Amino acid sequence: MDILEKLFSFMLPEQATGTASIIDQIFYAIIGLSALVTILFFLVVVWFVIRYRRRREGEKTGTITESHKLEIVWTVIPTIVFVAIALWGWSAYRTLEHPPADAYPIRVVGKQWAWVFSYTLDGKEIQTLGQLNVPINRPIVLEMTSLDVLHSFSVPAFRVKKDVVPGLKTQVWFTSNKLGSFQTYCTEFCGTAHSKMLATVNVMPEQQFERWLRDEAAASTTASPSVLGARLYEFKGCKSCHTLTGVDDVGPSFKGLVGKRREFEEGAPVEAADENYIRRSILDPKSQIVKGFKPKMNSFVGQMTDEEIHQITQFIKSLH
Ligand code: HEC
Ligand SMILES: [Cu+2]
Repeated sequence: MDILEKLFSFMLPEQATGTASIIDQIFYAIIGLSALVTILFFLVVVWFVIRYRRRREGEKTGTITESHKLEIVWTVIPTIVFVAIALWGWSAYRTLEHPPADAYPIRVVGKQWAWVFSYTLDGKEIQTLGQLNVPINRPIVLEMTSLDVLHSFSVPAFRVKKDVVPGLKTQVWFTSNKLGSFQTYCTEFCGTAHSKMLATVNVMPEQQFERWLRDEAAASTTASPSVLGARLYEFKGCKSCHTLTGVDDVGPSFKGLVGKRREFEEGAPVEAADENYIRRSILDPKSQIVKGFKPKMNSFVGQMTDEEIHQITQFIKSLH
């Protein structure tokens, strides 16, 4: 097995988890077996072509009678081989589907077109965007869901891949055994920027991970609401439709919004946009469609806490 793995290692990405070789060994075994059968098959074809060729003009081929012995052999051997492969795959599947009980949980939310990772420390939530930090040699279980469409979370070097589905929790687990950064991909076509829905897994020493987590937790308590709001602007995906520069995108730019007169496709204008107006725009965006724009924004009810709405409002207020 080791020889096969070394010989064909150019075919698969590097292995950075303990379970990667379980998958690779099955892959190599099936490829190896298929190659062997193909070669044997063609050898037999060539041999038959030579052995049973027509030697003289008008020569007849002999009568062929059935051979029960041969039929039993070519039925029983492949059956044993296929059942063995199935059992091997089944036992690997069981290992890969059942995270160890002490696995460290990290929540993953996929949305068009970013990954947000959440950690809990002393009851506080720490979030990162596009960066999954994990300690080395510790089982990690990712609890994943989607806010919009089907996505799929894949880390080739970890041999990890699972659909991320709105309204459903899916799980993958791994124990990374190599320090460094590894690329993740979304492997389910999910819209225009699907190919940019990337993230990096950073595998770090346990102590460095703990320190990072503590520092992040401390920073989130001391930062001002508007600084936290600036993070939410990215994390909650407002950035994909709203700019901060004054140039309109899918939605109006946030620059100078507070205090501005707002006109709508329907209904009375608002003389000066204030905190309440922003709150209503986030929770019930379809109630007032800003003039010149399409109703492309979905409500954030259930996706943002009151505190978060306050933070993002403070952030928008700070943009003159
Ligand atoms: C899919 C694109 C999209 C996303 C994501 C999005 N918005 Fe919007 N937003 C719009 C569009 C389009 C409008 C204008 C139409 C309307 O009023 O619904 C709008 C309007 C607004 C307005 C009113 C702006 C004005 O000039 O009067 C606010 C405030 C707002 N969004 C806040 C947010 C916040 C905060 C987020 C992130 C938590 C967010 N939006 C995410 C598309 C989006
Ligand atoms: Cu995706």
